[in-house]
Amino acid sequence: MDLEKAGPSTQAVHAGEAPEPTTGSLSPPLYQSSVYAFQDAEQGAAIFAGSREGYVYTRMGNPTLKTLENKLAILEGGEEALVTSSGMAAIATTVASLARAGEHVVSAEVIYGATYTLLREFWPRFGLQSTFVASSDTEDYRRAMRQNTRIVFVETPSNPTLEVVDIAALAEVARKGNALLVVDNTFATPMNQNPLALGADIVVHSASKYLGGHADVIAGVVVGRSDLIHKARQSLRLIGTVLGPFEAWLILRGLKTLALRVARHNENALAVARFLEGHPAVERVFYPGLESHPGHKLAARQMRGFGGMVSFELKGGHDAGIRMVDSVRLCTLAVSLGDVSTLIEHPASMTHTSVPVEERRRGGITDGLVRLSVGIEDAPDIIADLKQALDRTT
Ligand code: LCS
Repeated sequence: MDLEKAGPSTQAVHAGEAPEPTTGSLSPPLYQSSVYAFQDAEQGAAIFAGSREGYVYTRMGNPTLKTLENKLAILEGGEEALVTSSGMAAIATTVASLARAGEHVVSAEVIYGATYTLLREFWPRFGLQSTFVASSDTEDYRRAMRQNTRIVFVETPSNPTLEVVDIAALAEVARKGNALLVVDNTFATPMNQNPLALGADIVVHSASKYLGGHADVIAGVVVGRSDLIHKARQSLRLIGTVLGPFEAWLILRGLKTLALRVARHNENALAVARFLEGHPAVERVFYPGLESHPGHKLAARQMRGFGGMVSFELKGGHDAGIRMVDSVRLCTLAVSLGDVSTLIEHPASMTHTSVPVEERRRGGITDGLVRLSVGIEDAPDIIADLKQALDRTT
């Protein structure tokens, strides 16, 4: 069967995998090996020269990593994928392979705190500057473009305020400016959104989140055209941001249930968002599935589902936020996201502390903002827990 044309649930189970031919093992073999023996010097030299297929050393390639890369490329509809040691490694490796000193990045301002710091403080040390766009308006991105802009970077929906950016329109802005559009698709997952099909050049993920799905692994992935992934792979081999084989195996295992998990995350998050919208202690709910979300129509157009992430602002500000995250019983107070269990956190004092307070507030990351990664438990149980915690904030 042509898995590239199969439905996403079928792809999540079968893509990139087949029973191992020598033993019939249904589960993909875990090649927990750093190095591979050559049959003789001639074969070794040929593999090194690239004239013969084969493995040399896991930083340069590993069969378990290859299986995962094949699967993720199909899931995102890209020609090739490269797995990395974390989501940050995926982003850093991508930027390092596509841009150089003297060039420029245009990035959304509201993104994961570490990504923001990477672009704002780390890359400028090597001569790569970024301009940040504080809105989801494509025109503002166009205005931020310079002659030397090589990368346009966005998360959509964004961490933590779930802003939605028009991927197709932004791809056009990037193309006209001779730049590449990189979309962090961590929040949406390939089940809810495929940026490459909308015109993006590269998709990155923190695979530590929904792709793995069980809060037991740190990993990342870069997906796109073969020429771009080839460049990223060359950078990875030098920087050394390689994923461990066992971590790759855990992601392979997690991916099999991705479609099921994401369907439940979507369903539960919508129920939770609707509940929060009706609660008197809540000032505002950020969820692209709500009609009240400014990006709702766009999200309905470019996404198949609205995802499992919900943020909300409490009327009681900072103190209410802290009281809320301290009062939950079923939900867990923890950062990260995309796990089967519901996680709650306070961005202003946790995931987004590295963003200066002015930028943070401008981007809607107020002191009373609480972020939820809605899990796959029964929605009424999650809602009951949130209700008892909210009642304590007033
Ligand atoms: N991209 C997004 C959208 C993320 O949310 C994160 C991590 C990363 C990239 C980096 O991935 P990592 O290196 O951790 O695999 N986000 C986190 C968060 O919101 N809480 O803890 C980690």
